[in-house]
Amino acid sequence: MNTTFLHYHPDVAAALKAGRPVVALESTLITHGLPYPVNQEVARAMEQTVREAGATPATIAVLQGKITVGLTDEQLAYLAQAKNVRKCSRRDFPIILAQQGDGATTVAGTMMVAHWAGIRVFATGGIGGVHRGQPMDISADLRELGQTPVAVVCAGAKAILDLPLTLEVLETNGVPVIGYQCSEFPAFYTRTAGLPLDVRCETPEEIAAIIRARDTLGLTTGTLITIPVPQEHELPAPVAESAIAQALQEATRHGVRGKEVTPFLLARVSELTHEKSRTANVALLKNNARLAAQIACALTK
Ligand code: PSU
Ligand code: MN
Repeated sequence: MNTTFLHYHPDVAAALKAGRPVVALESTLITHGLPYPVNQEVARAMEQTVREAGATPATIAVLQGKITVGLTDEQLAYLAQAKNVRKCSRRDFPIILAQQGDGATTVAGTMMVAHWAGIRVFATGGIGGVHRGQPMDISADLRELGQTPVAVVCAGAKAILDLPLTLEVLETNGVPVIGYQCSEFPAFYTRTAGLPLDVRCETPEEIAAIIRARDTLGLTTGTLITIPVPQEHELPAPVAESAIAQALQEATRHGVRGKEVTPFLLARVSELTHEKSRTANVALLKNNARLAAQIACALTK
């Protein structure tokens, strides 16, 4: 494939060339998911966690129309405060390249770039899904998981979404959903939503074996790995639920639509739950980054 349109951080280029483990990280959570300065602290902490676990982090974004695989600290700091950054899912790439603008990649967008770059594992917080009461509003993340062979580590999906329908669409798209040391789909702030998963794995090596088996079969689907928020940082379910209910009502009242829906809900839930959700968020992002690095290491063995 012609991937001359990619711009690599030297550390990422070196790691990929040498066949060392690399973990992709997304940037929409920096620009649209968390407020400044928490976003910058968390993005740095995720990169550091990946390094400590023996892999090279590659945060992915579009800077002045250049698809960048691995940000320098200056680029990351810029993105954390930048205005007018386009949220980039699959459909947005031709636009942002032609306009030479700044873009933050969603789970779908980051999977695409990771695959172009030859990165097999990616860590995020929560994936997009089917919206509650809006069964036709299905995140492009679910489609991408069905067609791009990248392993995505997440803490499930926020209950701002319809979690049972989200799992149904993943099934339709042929995506295996793995629980790491858990048997039920985690709901981001809370450790479970009571929905069974396809398989439970106890070690990163077991997960790596499933990814290798997919490759052996020539399947081009993604793999979704879920890991619950650490117990001590879990939000009480009623706290999460009431914030989500209020945010959903407000979104309907204000007529929020399209790609604005998820950022609106994320921002409102974060405001309504204050510090509690923030500590959970930071803890689970680092937790996910660590597991992704461990899987990436297991894949290179
Ligand atoms: N869920 C979160 N935090 C996030 C997102 C989702 O808990 O930051 C972001 C991710 O980048 C995800 C995107 O890919 O929102 C999904 O947006 P949409 O529903 O518009 O596809
Ligand atoms: Mn949508």
